[in-house]
Amino acid sequence: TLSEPRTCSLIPCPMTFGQPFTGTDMGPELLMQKGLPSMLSNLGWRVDRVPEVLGKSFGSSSSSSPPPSTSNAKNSSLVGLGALSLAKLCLKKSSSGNFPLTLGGDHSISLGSLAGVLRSRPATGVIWVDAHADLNTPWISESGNMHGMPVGLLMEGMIPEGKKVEEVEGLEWLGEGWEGEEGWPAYKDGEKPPVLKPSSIVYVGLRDVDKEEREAIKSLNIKYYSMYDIDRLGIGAVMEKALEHLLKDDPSRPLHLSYDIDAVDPGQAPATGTTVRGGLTYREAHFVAERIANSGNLASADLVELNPTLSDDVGAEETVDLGLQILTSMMGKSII
Ligand code: 5AB
Ligand code: MN
Ligand code: MN
Ligand code: MN
Repeated sequence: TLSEPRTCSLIPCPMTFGQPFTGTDMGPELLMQKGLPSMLSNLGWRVDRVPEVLGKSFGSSSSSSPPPSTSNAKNSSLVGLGALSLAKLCLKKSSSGNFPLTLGGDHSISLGSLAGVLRSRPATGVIWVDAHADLNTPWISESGNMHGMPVGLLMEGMIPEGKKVEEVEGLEWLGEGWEGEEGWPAYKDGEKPPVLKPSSIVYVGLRDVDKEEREAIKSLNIKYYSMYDIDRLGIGAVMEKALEHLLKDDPSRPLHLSYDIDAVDPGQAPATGTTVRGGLTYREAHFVAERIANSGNLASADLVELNPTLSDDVGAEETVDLGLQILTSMMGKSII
């Protein structure tokens, strides 16, 4: 019941291979050092601290650069392996009723967190707070960077005719032919690999969308509230509409919030890899998290793309602090 303390599984996932910069691996440690676990306990959560998903030596094999990819998905074997490890954890933790809270790392990890929660809670609805749509696939991406693909790789209708997601090196575990391994079993008895319906996601904060992504958003009729819509309607109305879209048919539906710090204006959040001007204000950034927390439906979340090496020290500190505040807001901190 609601009066019992709930358990938050805090999952540090310092992935960097989904994009070109180092430094994205420092996010989880900084957030933990600045006291995230005790902040969550103070909010009434029982905190289950999970050891780092990828480990210190992840990807730093004998050679200095990762193995070349066979498709237009850079570092796909490492990104895929990291995502699978996270998917296993999110599957396990969500199956036992916990709230998996993943600390990135670049946004490619959300392929794993989403796949994991979708497998245990297939009805999950997703709120994607980001300047970008992350709806690319190896077949349409211009950059080949996998932090631009976590939604596209899971979205029904995004894989071109004759192609299969499991043909991408590292993503075999997302295909029906997967034989299964400890923690991520084979898909049996009619179970399909995790997939996201276009009607099960809402974007908030978009302002830099690639041509093919834009066409897909239109043709799949994906709900979005861009910065234009936020300016026009105000963030309050936008969040009401976003929640209404996801909850109208099932008011008790679990929600997953994937929060890319680059959704926030670079004036407030300069320490990230793909800044785009004209983003969420400081208050809008908080309100999004507060309103979702208030719905009572939030069941899992990610905070991604902090990179303290990409701004001066003051900017890095401010961005990490903002990340921490957004996290506590989404986990139930209210102003009064
Ligand atoms: B992020 C771009 N669409 O695919 C691409 O930061 C940017 O996780 C992706 O939202 C940005 O490379 C990915 C141009
Ligand atoms: Mn982004
Ligand atoms: Mn993103
Ligand atoms: Mn980014």
